[in-house]
Amino acid sequence: MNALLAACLVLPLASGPSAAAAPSCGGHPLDFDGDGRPDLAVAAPYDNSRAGSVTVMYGSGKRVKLTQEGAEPGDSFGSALAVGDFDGDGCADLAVGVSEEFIGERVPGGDGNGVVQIYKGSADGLVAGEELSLAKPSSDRFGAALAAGDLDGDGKDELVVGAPSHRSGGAVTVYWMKGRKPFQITQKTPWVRQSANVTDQWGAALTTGDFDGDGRDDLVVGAPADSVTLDGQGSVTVIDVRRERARQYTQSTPGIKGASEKWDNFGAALASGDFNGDGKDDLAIGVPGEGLSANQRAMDYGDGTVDVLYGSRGGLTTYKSEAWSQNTLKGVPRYYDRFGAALTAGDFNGDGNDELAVGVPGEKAVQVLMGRSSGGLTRVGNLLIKGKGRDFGAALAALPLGERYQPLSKKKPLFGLVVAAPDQGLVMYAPGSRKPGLRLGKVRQLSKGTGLYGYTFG
Ligand SMILES: [Ca+2]
Ligand SMILES: [Ca+2]
Ligand SMILES: [Ca+2]
Ligand SMILES: [Ca+2]
Repeated sequence: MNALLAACLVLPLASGPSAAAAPSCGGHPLDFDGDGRPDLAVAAPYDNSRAGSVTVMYGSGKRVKLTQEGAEPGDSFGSALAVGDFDGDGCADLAVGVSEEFIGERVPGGDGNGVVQIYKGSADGLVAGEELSLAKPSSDRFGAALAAGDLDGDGKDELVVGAPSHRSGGAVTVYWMKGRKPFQITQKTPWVRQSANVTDQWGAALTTGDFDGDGRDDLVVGAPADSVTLDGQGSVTVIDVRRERARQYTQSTPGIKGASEKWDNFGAALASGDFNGDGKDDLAIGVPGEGLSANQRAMDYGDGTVDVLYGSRGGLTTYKSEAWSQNTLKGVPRYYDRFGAALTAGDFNGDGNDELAVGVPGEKAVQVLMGRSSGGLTRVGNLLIKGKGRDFGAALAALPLGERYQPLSKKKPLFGLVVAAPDQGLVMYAPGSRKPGLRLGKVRQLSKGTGLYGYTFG
């Protein structure tokens, strides 16, 4: 990949009719147009009477607004985004969820059937490709969550589409596994075998990670309203899709810190990153409904906690798992903070260990914890970054912006933090810094839009 990347930086970009035949991109996971610079997709699902739009901010400075062909008010184009190289041509591709799309007549007040629109990366940027939908659509909200990852280890990414309102309590559909047609996994799948309620929201949050370092990603399915034993406590299922193995985690799982309570929403947000730099991904699980202080209210509130599980040769383990909250970090937990409502991981100081960023939208803040090669995340030097906008911290992304990619063997890319306040349509960026410890540069505005602009990133 390094040689390819270097070649991509020095060769003139292919253009004209011959472009389709030439391998046009260098294989960077965040580069749609192969110019060697990272690109960012910003969703605004409520734009234009909730028809929705996605703005692609290319590293070249070009901005393109994507909308659905045949867009209708209420469809929520941009309900979720995922970036991966689905066709293996070296150009990053984009999947856009349209969770409230009705395939037939719109049912007023009803949940959408949902579709997913694929855009293929190319030297000319993203180009609309196929549309995905369920064979038997119902009020599934198919496309309310998306994740990309190489689940079979063939070097191409698979796409996983969450349908959290599927009648079985939620479902995920896996696309493009080597030698397999698209297939669905639910809590009732024989090798998953979980109790299922229609309100579980299984598949409302998704991520992937290589927790055992074997080159294949596992799939992580959050079910934030899962009532395993208590209403809305939430659960997370880690799935080895190829081997058909599933393991469910809750805050009652031995080794996981914290206690399961009603409406904790364990699994409402997920992020994987290598917080201790051992080559195995680790998993952060948002529990934004967790109550720590007085005045707790049901469902939509909570001080919030983030549970972190570390990868190992045997996969994800609860050994040395952690629970982070503002009880031990900077700030004061309050019942409306929702610490952990959004998560992202990225190496913000360039030392090879990922940092964890935690959105605290009720406090208009984002908290950043440093990763270390010995011991993983630490509270030492944790940052509490406050921002503008009523819900600053409601969505996060990590992006190596402002610095050209360099061959990874020479110097690892330095990431910065993208933070949204979608209620005001503000997208902000704090650059990383290679100085010792954990410092982020000044938060500045990257772009502005309407219709929950910054609801999610890809
Ligand atoms: Ca591609
Ligand atoms: Ca694959
Ligand atoms: Ca690790
Ligand atoms: Ca780091």
